[in-house]
Amino acid sequence: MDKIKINNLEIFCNHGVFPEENVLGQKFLVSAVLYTDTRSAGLSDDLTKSINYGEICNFIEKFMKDHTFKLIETVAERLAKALLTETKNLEKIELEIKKPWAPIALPIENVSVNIERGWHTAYISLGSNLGNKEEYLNQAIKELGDTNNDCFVTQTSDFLTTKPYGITEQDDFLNGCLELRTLLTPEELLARLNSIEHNANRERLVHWGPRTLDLDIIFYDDIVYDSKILIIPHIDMQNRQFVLEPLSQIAGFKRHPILNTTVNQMRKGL
Ligand code: PH2
Ligand code: MG
Ligand code: MG
Repeated sequence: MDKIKINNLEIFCNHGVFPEENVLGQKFLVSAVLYTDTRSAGLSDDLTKSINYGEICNFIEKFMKDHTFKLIETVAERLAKALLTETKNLEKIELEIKKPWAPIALPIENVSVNIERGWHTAYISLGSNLGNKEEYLNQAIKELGDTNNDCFVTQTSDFLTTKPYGITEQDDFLNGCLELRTLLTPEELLARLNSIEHNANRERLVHWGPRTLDLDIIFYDDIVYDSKILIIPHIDMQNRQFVLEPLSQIAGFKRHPILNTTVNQMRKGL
């Protein structure tokens, strides 16, 4: 992707672990690489189609002066989030926060923290077969979009009534899928989904048993991720009509990063 780079913007402000740093202040240098598509701005010569680096510099200066943190890690984390949520067309950012006058009583050119943060696209499947199913699914979509500016629902499928898969002696499910833009890591997203399930009075009584709300991560970008608590892509999605049918409405051409087939192909193959 194209990049716009800001090098060593100088800002005098008060971040630091030592109380005297918070009072006296010192010089910080901020560098940023903004990942954005510059093609249409470059072809039209129209600033409104790009990111105005002057506005970004002013935003950074105001943010660094308005807040005081102990760690430059926190400065970087919080500033990256603020820039990603407030700047249209900014997909990803590399941020470097340098302290050239770090009070360590030794000659040093500078210390710095360097992070990379960005928006990710995840696909989530939703299911309910207990209580007011439609209300649980709608409430989940609302809660996912409501939280913290770090998640936005960008597409939703229709809700489909499906026969239970696995344990078949239970009520029919209502299932759907949604597309999410998120700043959360996969495990943070899982925790967010678990807390929304929890809010829906979800009780984990029987594995694969009746539930008010089930939210599963199907894809997260094109990553392949395996840990004790989370497997991405979802381990059984390719065998589940109740996932593939709604997912094909919003992401039919999305390709499974291991099986190398699209959602439409997987659905036809069932
Ligand atoms: N979820 C399961 C097991 N079986 N069957 C349908 N039709 N829909 C589901 O959402 C579903 C299921 C485990 O999460
Ligand atoms: Mg499930
Ligand atoms: Mg689940």
